[in-house]
Amino acid sequence: MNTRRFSGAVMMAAWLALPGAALAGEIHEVHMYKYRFEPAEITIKAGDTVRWVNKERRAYHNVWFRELGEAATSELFPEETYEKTFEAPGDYPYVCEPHEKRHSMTGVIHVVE
Ligand SMILES: [Cu+2]
Repeated sequence: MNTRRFSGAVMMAAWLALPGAALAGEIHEVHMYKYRFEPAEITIKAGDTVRWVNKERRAYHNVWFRELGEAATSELFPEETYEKTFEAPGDYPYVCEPHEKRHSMTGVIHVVE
């Protein structure tokens, strides 16, 4: 038996068993602080994930991709997080529903190939 070839097959099998891990993109943090998304605008690659983190002392926020026809997230209290992975290139504007109007709490994710 060709040992080198065998180990290659094992490695391939492991890779196939973990497609998500093998293809996982980067994680980018966006803070929710002082009624702002920081940064409010970021550019990421397809397959990357954005993690929103509430850095307030008391206020809660949410994340709503209204234009995608999705429901808003539940309320995110201090230190709570929300993650979303973006597979398709495009521009994804979003808002914090409770603070969109009064605080202009909006953001946009640009996803490139
Ligand atoms: Cu908010």
